[in-house]
Amino acid sequence: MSLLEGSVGVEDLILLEPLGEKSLLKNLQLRYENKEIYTYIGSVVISVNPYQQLPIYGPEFIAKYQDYTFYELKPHIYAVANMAYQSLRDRDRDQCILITGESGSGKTEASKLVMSYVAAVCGKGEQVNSVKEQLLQSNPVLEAFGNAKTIRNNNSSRFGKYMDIEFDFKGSPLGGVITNYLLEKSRVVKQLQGERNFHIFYQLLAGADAQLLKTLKLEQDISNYTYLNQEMSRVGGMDDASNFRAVQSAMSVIGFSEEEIQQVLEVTALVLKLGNVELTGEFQANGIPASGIRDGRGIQEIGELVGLNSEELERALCSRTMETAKEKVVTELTVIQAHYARDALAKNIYSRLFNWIVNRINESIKVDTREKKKVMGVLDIYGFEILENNSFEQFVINYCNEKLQQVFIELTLKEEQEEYKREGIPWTKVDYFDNGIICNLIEHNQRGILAMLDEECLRPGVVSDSTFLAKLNQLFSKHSHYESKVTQNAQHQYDHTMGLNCFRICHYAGKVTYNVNSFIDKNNDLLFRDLSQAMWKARHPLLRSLFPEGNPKEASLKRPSTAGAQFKSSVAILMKNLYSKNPNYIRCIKPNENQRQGQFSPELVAVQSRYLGLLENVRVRRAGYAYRQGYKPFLERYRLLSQSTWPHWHGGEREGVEKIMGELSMSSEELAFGKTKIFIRSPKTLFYLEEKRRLRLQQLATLIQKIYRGWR
Ligand code: AD9
Ligand code: MG
Repeated sequence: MSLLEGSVGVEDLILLEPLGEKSLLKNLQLRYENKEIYTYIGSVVISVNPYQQLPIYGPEFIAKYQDYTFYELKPHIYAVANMAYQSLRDRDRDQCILITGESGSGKTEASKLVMSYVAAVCGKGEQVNSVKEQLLQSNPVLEAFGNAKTIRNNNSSRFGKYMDIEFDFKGSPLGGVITNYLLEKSRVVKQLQGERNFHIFYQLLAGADAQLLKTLKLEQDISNYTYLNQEMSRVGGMDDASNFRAVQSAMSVIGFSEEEIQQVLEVTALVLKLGNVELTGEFQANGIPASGIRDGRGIQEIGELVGLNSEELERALCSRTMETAKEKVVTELTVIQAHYARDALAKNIYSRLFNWIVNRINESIKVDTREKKKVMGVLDIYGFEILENNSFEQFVINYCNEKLQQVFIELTLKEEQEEYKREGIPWTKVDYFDNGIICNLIEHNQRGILAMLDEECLRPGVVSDSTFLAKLNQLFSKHSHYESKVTQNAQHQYDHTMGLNCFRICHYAGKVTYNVNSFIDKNNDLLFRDLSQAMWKARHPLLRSLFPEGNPKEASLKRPSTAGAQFKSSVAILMKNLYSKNPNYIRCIKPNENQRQGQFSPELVAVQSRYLGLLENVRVRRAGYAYRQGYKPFLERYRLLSQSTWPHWHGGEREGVEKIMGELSMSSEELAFGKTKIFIRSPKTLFYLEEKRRLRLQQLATLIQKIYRGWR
């Protein structure tokens, strides 16, 4: 492999000289333009979305990467998958593969490439194949229910996913566990221009036959459904009808029964039909508008579809019961409130259905053994987000990325440190930005932003987004990573870009301004009890099971935990899981905003490179010794540079390497000899060696030519 700059840039950014943002971008661009989409930073692989099918995947490439060690072939996602799998199988180290990047950068495709690589190389036999099939088929099902067309990506995952694949001691797959994070449920009821609702709705309408549509009480034409964006029924290159059949078949392969599939589709249809329930305003005697159902047919059909008394559903949608210790008070909702309740119900049903599907898949792929398992985790999760308007969702997503950055820095440094220790080389401290202070600002149990939000949600009395913001302003007025209009004014800074209802956090990747509007509401994520009770009364077994709190016997006064608290605890579990494993990183980059092949926008990539912390990554990796290589391959490559080792060397590998470096009068500052590897501090030394080697090869070639001519 050529490590050094040629026509396609360096294959490993650790070797970049000079190192800086500009040279880093230039290198990625040069490679991208030569269809080299993968580049390393040590063992981290950067992947720039090619937006075209490159002939670098498939069985012959899998076979190739399987037979070589990491640096022997061109950078490739398969090399990472191979290294992780081999280390899991042969060295018994649990692995995780962390895939990050912004929307459309290629995370999900990367996770599928990893999964298919591992599936291709691990174990054989009927039983094993059926496990593999189940694991792979979970993708189309989760994508149907959890992905949607957005402006940035026609197949955008609207949830975070972590999947543990479990193996036996021989490295054959046994099964797995999937964890999902934060489905973007607001999409169920509303989509931006140019975007769609979740794929499954379109697939269902396009792919179901007349009989199925009839039993689901649906009509094929999407213009009948207010929850579906009318201008965006089709996505180029996507065949909803055939995808629907693929999803049905994938569900069967995973082990969903016919009945379960039918019930899932009924609940999906229910959501669509709920969107069509139109509520009207009629005035009560006191002038307050009261809601009612405009068209009774829709509600009637919903009742029939899921075995619900339609009058009861209507009542639940249009009124709210408040219970105190002494009495029950029923209030009519205004039209606006009733629509809000309807949408909240639809979002809740759908997101609970999604969770149910994930759990159901887990039931099928669960591993029932007490034997020790080897585990490979694959994380495909939203990258750092800065939108024009950042809300609660961006706040928690960025919090998650802040935590991932922390894991990354700590584990990379730890790995470096461990390697030095293993090799018996002294460790020198590395300076890096520790983002613990930002994580703390958000997650501290008593004094973090999430804790403040929860406190505000639970506090009796008048609470609002602005009382929450006031609290933050008071508590964090002096925090170095927190800003708002109030704290700025106190410091006589006048920033016109900062709104009154905003706060700003200086994340490791940059400053993000969050608007507090609806933070309280989104964190509370409450569904009126009337609605959960109505759902629980449905005769539909699946729907009913989604609303256990609707059971009057179960109804406790204990509040369910808030969205923020739930997210924080699932992030904590994820971190614990990741810290227990050996990490492998895939950093995905989107080269342009147009989903086009061949276009590379340096400005766009620069921003992502900052969010991914690429430069910091190279710096940390280069802090001690930039380059290291096992004695054997090093000797093989450079032994032609020394009289003692060329053409024959009969001594040990390490002695051979020492001999070469001694003869080249390398400074001892520049090198360290570990137990199995030589360490080189600066890339320049390596360039020097490579240049010497090139000249020597030329010399040898001339010599051979001369001898050859002499013979003739
Ligand atoms: V999102 O955060 O879920 O919105 P991802 O997951 O990062 O996003 P995705 O993997 O869905 O992006 O990739 C977007 C599109 O880029 C895919 O649908 C493919 O059309 C294209 N893509 C990504 N990676 C590759 C690849 N290695 N080869 C070819 C690719 N096309
Ligand atoms: Mg994705």
